[in-house]
Amino acid sequence: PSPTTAPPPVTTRPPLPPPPVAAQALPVGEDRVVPLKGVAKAMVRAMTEALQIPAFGYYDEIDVSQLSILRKSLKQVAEQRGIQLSYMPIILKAISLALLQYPMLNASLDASGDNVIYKASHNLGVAMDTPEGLLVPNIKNVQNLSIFEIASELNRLQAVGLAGKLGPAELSGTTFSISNIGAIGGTYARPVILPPNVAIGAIGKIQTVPRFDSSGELIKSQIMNVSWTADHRVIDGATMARFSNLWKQYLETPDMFLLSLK
Ligand code: CAO
Repeated sequence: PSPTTAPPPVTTRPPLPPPPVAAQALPVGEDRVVPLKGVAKAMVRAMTEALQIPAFGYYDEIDVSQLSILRKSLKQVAEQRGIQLSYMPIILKAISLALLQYPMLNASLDASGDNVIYKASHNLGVAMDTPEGLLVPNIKNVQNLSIFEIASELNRLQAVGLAGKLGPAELSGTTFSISNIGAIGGTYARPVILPPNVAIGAIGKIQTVPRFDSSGELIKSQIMNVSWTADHRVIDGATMARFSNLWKQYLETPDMFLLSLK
């Protein structure tokens, strides 16, 4: 007797879908040529120059949990005086205090590349998203201002920026800048140095995330990321890291920050 073999399974394939019907061609518009003017044209020049700088990046996260509690109460006091107090004035003052320890980051390299000019003033540029585009007005002599005075000047610059009226008085003389891209979104960025400055920082969005405390307990933390870019011709990674660590310490332990305020 021959062995009985099962017949092969019958596989039925679903019918193929019909080929797509060619879409009716829609009219295509014409390309447009728009000449760059004003701020947009200046940005092409400045950013092309900036990319000649051999730059490096340095990134860290800052625990602003304590600072956020402090800012909440200071914000109410500032509001009574008609001033909006965001994190920026506090961040800027902490930068200025750290620059006092690391003045090389508030310097510039002269055109010959033979001299470093240490700038006496901390004119801190704040990248601003204005109706005219990206502008970087600066707050002058932050080393001599209180956090409240910085907030007041930032409020003024924001209002002038919104009105499209920022001029050379506000835009020239920046010695170091910071870009709060987190006000719009995102955590990390790669900011581009504004020549002739030697460093710039970008701040990400403050987020509530899990972290471990010193006793290993899982806690809710308010974390802000920072991305620094520095000119590697004159700044080394160790200087950037030490500067960033000091700045981070001020923001993470506001009571120590208070002790160092001038
Ligand atoms: N994380 C969480 N909250 C933030 C935040 C951040 N990174 N940045 C701002 N906020 C909060 C502020 O604390 C404030 O909250 P309250 O209402 O509770 O006070 C609110 O958002 C509005 O802040 P703001 O944007 O008006 O003020 P600011 O001082 O923080 O920032 C400015 C001012 C001018 C930096 C910002 O408005 C801006 O234009 N950012 C864009 C910068 C940019 O385009 N960078 C890219 C440059 S490279 O192309």
